[in-house]
Amino acid sequence: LKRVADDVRTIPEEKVPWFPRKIRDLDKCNLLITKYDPDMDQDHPVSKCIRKGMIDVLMHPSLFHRGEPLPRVEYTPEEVATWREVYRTLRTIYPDLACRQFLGGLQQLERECGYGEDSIPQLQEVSAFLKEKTGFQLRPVAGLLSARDFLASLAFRVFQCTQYIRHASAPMHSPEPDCCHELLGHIPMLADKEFAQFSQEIGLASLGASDEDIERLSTLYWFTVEFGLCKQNGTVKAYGAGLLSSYGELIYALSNEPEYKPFNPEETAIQPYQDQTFQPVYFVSESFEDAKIKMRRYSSSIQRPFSVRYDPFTCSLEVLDQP
Ligand code: TIH
Ligand code: FE2
Repeated sequence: LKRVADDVRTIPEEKVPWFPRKIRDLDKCNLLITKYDPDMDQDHPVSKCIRKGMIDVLMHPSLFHRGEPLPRVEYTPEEVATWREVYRTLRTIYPDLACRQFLGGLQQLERECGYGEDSIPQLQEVSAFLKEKTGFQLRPVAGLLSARDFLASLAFRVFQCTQYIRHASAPMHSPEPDCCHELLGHIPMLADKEFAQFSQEIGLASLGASDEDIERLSTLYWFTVEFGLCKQNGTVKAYGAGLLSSYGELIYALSNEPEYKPFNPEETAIQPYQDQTFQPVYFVSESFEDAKIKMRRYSSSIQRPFSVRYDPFTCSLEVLDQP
């Protein structure tokens, strides 16, 4: 068996894992880590995917780049009450703890996209809003995706979003992404041009990368886009979505209790992370600009036998072989 594997590795083309080249290839980027399991606890958020509206996502994940509108979800009064509690508690601490870009994005969403505590925004409207601001669009997903597929979609400015909501018993922290996390954590940041560019560049760096490089890139994504802190006017603010959607962890992360390290891609990429409870360590960037420059330098050090260029007119990639 080992000999066969070695043989395969000597064929150059076989070394590069498949990656999407056109936006419609994202139809094939839907490998789920968590899937609907009929035997699972009915209260688990993923089991709610089966509800009306979300069933389409499970059955026809490929519909959503063929002009099909994003499915609307009718949330129950209990779910709206959970959203209200999450929104209200977080909204009061954002002005002190969230970065400038986040606050600007959230204000725009409140003015132009119906954000508020009374109803859970629908992906359809939010996607149209983002498309106008930064060209990002949303795609519904039925659970946690593989890192490779999730990162690949970022290369096309597509953000894959869950639509179900966390359980009512734990509004202040959820171990898995849910719509509070996507809508409150990620969307305001994705409305910022510089941050949108930063996100897309991580995606572009991931295309066709080795499994080891995907692991390092997703760790970098984790400690920046999900749990990143940055300095602004002499104080440390949160820009990571996993912090900005969790009242408990946002307070904790900026409390001086955890360990802080300066953001440095080589070190950050190999830091062990925690996905069941709060992070033991957070990485602080000097500024967005600084994070972007360091991340670019890191990405260009990843060895690939080709380079990619994104063509925004056709939403597709030009792949250039390197001699
Ligand atoms: N912990 C976040 C929250 O409570 O909103 C959700 C997640 C972010 C990243 C992974 S899980
Ligand atoms: Fe996330």
